[in-house]
Amino acid sequence: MPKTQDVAISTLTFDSFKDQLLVDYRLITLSRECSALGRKEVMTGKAKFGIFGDGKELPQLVLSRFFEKGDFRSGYYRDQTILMAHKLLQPQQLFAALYAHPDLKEEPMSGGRQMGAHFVTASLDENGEWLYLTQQYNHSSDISPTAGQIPRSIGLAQASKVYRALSIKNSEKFSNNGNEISWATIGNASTSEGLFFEAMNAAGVLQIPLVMSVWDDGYGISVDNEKQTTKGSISKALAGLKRTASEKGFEILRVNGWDYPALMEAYQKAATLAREQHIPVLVHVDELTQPLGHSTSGSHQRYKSKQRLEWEADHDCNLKMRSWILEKGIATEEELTNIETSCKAEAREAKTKAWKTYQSPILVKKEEILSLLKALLSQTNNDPSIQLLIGELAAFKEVTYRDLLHSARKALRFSRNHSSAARSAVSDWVSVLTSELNPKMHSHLYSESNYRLSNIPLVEPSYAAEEQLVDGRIIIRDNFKALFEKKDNVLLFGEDVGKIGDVNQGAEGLQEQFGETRVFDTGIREATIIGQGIGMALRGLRPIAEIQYVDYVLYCLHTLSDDLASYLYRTVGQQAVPLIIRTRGHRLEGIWHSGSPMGAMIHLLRGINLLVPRNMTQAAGFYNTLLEGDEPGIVVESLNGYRLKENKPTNLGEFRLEIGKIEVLKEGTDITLVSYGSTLRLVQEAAQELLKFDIDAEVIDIQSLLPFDVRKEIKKSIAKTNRVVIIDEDVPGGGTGYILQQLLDVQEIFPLLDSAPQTLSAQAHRPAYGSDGDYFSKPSLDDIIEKVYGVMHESNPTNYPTI
Ligand SMILES: Cc1ncc(C[n+]2csc(CCOP(=O)(O)OP(=O)(O)O)c2C)c(N)n1
Repeated sequence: MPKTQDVAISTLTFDSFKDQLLVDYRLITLSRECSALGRKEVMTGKAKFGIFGDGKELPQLVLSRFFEKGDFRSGYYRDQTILMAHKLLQPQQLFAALYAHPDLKEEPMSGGRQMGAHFVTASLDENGEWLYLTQQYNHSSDISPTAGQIPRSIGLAQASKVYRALSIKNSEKFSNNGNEISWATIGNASTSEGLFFEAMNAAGVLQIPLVMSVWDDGYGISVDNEKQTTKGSISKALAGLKRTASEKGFEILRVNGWDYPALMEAYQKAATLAREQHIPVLVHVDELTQPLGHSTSGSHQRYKSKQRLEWEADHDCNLKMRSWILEKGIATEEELTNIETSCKAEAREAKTKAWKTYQSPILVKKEEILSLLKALLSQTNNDPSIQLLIGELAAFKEVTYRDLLHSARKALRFSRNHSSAARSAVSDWVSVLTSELNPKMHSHLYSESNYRLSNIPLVEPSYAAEEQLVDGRIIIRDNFKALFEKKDNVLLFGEDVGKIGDVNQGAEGLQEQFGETRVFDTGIREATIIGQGIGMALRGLRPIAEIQYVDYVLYCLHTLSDDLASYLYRTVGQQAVPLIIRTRGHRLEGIWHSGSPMGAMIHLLRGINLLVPRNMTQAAGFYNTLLEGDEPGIVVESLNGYRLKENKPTNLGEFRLEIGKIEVLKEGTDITLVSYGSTLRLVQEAAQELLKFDIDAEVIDIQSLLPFDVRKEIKKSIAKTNRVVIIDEDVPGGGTGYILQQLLDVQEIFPLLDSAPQTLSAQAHRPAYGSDGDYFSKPSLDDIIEKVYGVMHESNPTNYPTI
């Protein structure tokens, strides 16, 4: 692949220029053929959904010329030509993804987990060790939600800035003096998303090497630019971001996507500015088309006018490139036709091979199960329902594992009254195949590498002989300090984190000591804060991103859920994002400062560790463990804990606490009280008060909602007390609903219970302001005592008469 400086057309001989152009023409033609054939595969029912890069081939080809090793792309489902240009996507693999081939060797992007056209490159080897990212072209993992890729593009670019500013040890795998560009791509219509505007503003402020390409085909499915964008043009709408002689900002370039020389010029300029000077660039690639329509879910003839369709036919970038080559006398009609014929054949062959490779192991299994079912049939006096099933299955020419397993499991249901070796063989076959396929479908929600959290060696906190009582925030602060001294790639950032050291002073003095590159303020834009974290974590840094209050997690929930939480899973562990998110929450004041949306987070953030330490020592111990691992985690510090006194450990930055371990804070025999976070202090107080009423409660701090009590220790407590109340300050059925589900389904506590399990949570409405608002909205000490007493009363009204 030529380097930026090699591309200047004037420096090439005509022959090498021609050769290169014909290679390029071949690539865009092959890419188009793949799209067209892929669409047919969906239309004929062999694949379920198709979305392709047709109409965007030429600008992607040009972009790929300026994309250097070490660079990253954060793009979307149109970008196949960029990957094909770098030989990271073979036509056969494109088809394998369409069919959802579950083998990573055949479908290297996600082993069939992602729809086709969602790309990634491996950053890690099978053991979770970093590859040399500076020696490869890197693609962060695409997601379907429009603009969802943009927040992370900011972090990918910011990493270059960090690497250029600091000399971080062992960073040669990640950066060469911060010369790497973050290449973001987005469709014109998706720029309407808030995520895009938020991130663009951040990039302008940060001055980072981001090249944002907008592929503008005038539409977002059926809705045209006039309804999407002010002035119908993203480069016009964003003109205020443009840098001037005296003010920093973006370089904004607008170029027609069918104009090869203009594209070369634009991307050369963009790459130079971004790479050398870290100036962000918007490349508005206009006048693109969609030759095959938006996707296989509809046809664009329905919503585009005849004139528009004619215009698109005339401005198809591949055809324009073709005409340009002929016009300039670079190649003959015959040469181009030959290329086109050979691309057609290559795409067809790739498709056929991909289909065969996808089907053959399933067809082998089909023959296996058919013969087992036939054996079963003879043992069941030719049961007609099994006979029918065999007939139906045998008739299938194209099969999925689902078809096979469904038939086999159905046959087991039909033959439930028979017991024979033949039936056992079917049953065994189902078990073996299911256990073979399960990992392909379910692995890597969390890390499975050597750096998974459950593998991190634990270290107990140690204490001075004499108690060192300090405010909780001092423990957090000094623990961060110790971490920053120990690890030069740790960064901490968020709103008010830099200059004032966070709103609760947990980062006090850190910026002064470690500088503004490592500890810094951000604008108020939570999604981009998370994107900064994701992108920097993808490039070997260890970011700790702060969301000021847990209430504002809602402002980045999409990025956390769609991007971060699914990252490891959708890449089958080929890229990891060990981002730590620090936030604080639960009880403070009023509707937007005392939230505890744990249920929402638990359900949307599977894939992220969700930790709810009761105090700052626990929080510090979790940070220390997370930083040794390769999994993402959110630590919700207890807002009311910063000023409470704790005994300061002497091994700050070193002690590492187990994640997913509960702690019994008070032993008891009558009833188990399960809680976490700020509410826990009230539960502890209630347990003391309940002793006066002859109720000896066991108090359990869960500490970690995801993962939940991995050793199933709550069950042991309930086996002793036979009663349980779960208490938190989320909405009814939120966090408590999840905990109860875990206890019933995973820990199977039902047979151990003498009383119905109970939950106590906050009201369904947002908490009202003031002390009375809190008292009525959140579970109070009185509520907890009475709830627990009520359970005891119900079980023994004599000993525990009505209060
Ligand atoms: C958050 C979100 N909203 C809606 C959609 C459904 N959707 C998928 S693609 C699309 C249009 C995108 O248009 P554009 O950004 O111009 O990109 P193009 O597909 O035209 O390249 C829409 C609305 C989505 N995937 N994600």
